[in-house]
Amino acid sequence: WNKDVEVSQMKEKRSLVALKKQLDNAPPTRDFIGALKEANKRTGFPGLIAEVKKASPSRGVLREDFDPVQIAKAYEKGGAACLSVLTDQKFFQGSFENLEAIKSSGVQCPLLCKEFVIDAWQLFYARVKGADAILLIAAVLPDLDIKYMIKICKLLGLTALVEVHDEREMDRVLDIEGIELVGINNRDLGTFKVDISNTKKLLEGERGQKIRDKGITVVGESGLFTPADIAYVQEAGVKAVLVGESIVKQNDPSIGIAQ
Ligand code: IGP
Repeated sequence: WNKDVEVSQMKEKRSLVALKKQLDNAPPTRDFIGALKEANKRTGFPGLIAEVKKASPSRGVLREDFDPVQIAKAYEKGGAACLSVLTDQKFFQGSFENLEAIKSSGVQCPLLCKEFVIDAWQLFYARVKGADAILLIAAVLPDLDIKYMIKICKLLGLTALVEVHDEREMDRVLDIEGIELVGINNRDLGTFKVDISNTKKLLEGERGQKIRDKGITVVGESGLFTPADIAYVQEAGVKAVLVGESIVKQNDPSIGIAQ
């Protein structure tokens, strides 16, 4: 894994000072959690974060005629509350150009930058490129880094979606102040195995109570294909879902959402 090499090369081209300067006249970010909650209230279904993803390491290329802006527009038309845009090139064939293109296309949905963040510089970069929210993966970040990055996100107006996969990661995250949005990934990033009962498992008992007490919005992520899958994670307690493969592959992604 050489994200660190990639990031240090990017940093050489754009200093933090230059990024900060660009942010002086950047428009404010859009309310990511607000959009999810509003959609949940209005529809009675979990707010949808629809993912703009060309390929994945487990499935290869998902659609040959991939056009990020066209897909983003179809998702918005179909009723997505927010969009997730893959920017990682190596594993997902994504790019920051896609994020920028969607941001400037007239699409109004708040945008999540789906990236492997290992360095706080990436938060500034994502913000400059049009992100309203950013993914922080508990499996790759020590607690100290998460705490530090949460603070920077707040300063930048970025919403942090903190992703966990098991009980240990969830418990770590629940001990960190200031986290408002947590994603439960049903896919094991090591083995790619998907099990949607993971969402339920992590929301049970005292742990679930603690999440509710803290007012955290929970997102069910990955491996959701059918209305029954959505109902299952909603029953488990999520107010939002993150869906990629099943809708990106539809001929008309806007209709894919309705189904
Ligand atoms: C979407 P799916 O199975 O609907 O395509 O999954 C999303 O959850 C998945 O792409 C994802 C992801 C990630 C990708 C979840 N966590 C971290 C990259 C990095």
